[in-house]
Amino acid sequence: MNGDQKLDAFEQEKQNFLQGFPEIVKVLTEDIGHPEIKEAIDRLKQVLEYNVIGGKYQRGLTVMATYRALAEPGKLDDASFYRALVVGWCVEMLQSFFLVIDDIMDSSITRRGHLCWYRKPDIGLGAINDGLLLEACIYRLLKRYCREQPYYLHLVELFLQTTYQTEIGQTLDITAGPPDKVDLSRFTEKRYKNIVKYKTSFYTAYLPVAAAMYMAGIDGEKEHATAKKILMELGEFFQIQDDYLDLFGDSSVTGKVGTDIQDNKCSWLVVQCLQRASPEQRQVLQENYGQKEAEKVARVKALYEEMGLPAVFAQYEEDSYHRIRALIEDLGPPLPPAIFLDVAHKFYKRRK
Ligand code: DMA
Ligand code: MG
Ligand code: MG
Ligand code: MG
Repeated sequence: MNGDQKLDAFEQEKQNFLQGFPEIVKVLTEDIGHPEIKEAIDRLKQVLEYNVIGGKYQRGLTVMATYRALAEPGKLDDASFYRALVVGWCVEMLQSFFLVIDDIMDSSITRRGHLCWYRKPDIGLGAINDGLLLEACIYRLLKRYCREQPYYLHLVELFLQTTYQTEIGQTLDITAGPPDKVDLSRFTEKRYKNIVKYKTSFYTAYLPVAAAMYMAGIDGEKEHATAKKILMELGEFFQIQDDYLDLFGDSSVTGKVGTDIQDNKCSWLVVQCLQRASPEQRQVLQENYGQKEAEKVARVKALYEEMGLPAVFAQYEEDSYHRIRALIEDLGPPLPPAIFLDVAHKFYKRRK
């Protein structure tokens, strides 16, 4: 396959995935004899259409690609493959649930090029319940499409466990840098890696691959531990990029305007800055970090630029990619390297 054909295959997979969405919405919102909840179901439809659509669909597509790579030929019939598509949408719904609530906690303004859901004038904090509805949809879909499958309990437990891990990560994220209490000594590499492991890596990298492994009948602890080892590295790489893009990304491409400096976040950038800062530079950070004034945010950005953090990031990205490639190449059977390379290629050098 040449590069163009590969791109086409990816675009084709994405189109197939997207074409499955209306049916999923229909199933989640069809009247099953409870006319009294119609208003709520109408709202759910809006919540799904506004919040589940518009991202990159990387996680959902990874479920499909991994399932295709792992399933025995006998399990690649239309019905089995449709279940992989549904589980892909379940992962996208978990992500939407986290994002709707994350945007409230982070006081964000835009997401995927539109106003954050809670920022819409007629929505507000009702968005909290909308997030919970998105979460409930995961289990409604799993029950409807996978209840009879041997892997059903594995999937339910995987989604529940991943939700807990991510929520623990979000807790670490908000406690690392409480609003209005700038304590630079808390922004260590060790704390950073911990936050990211929990808040991002499990759900972004391990979950989509692990779900497809269970669906393909691969449920051994050893295989999952091997996959997890590589995927957790990829997840860390993904969040470091997210932190870099929060400040240095093009918001017309990322679809979101960064808030990490204002929010006093334990971001990769602040950790790198502190590792290299002179006492004077540390003082600049102390005076300007974690506050909403645009001049203070600009001062922190200028400091990062003075210290060459964009180049530090470029170097990190290069090194990390090579380390992950080496990990993938060392992989023994039964997991084909292609599934991890596919995830790595989705993440590497992304601009959104
Ligand atoms: C991402 O953290 C983690 C979760 C669980 C949503 P973030 O706040 O950096 O994400 P974003 O930059 O997309 O708001
Ligand atoms: Mg956020
Ligand atoms: Mg956040
Ligand atoms: Mg971010």
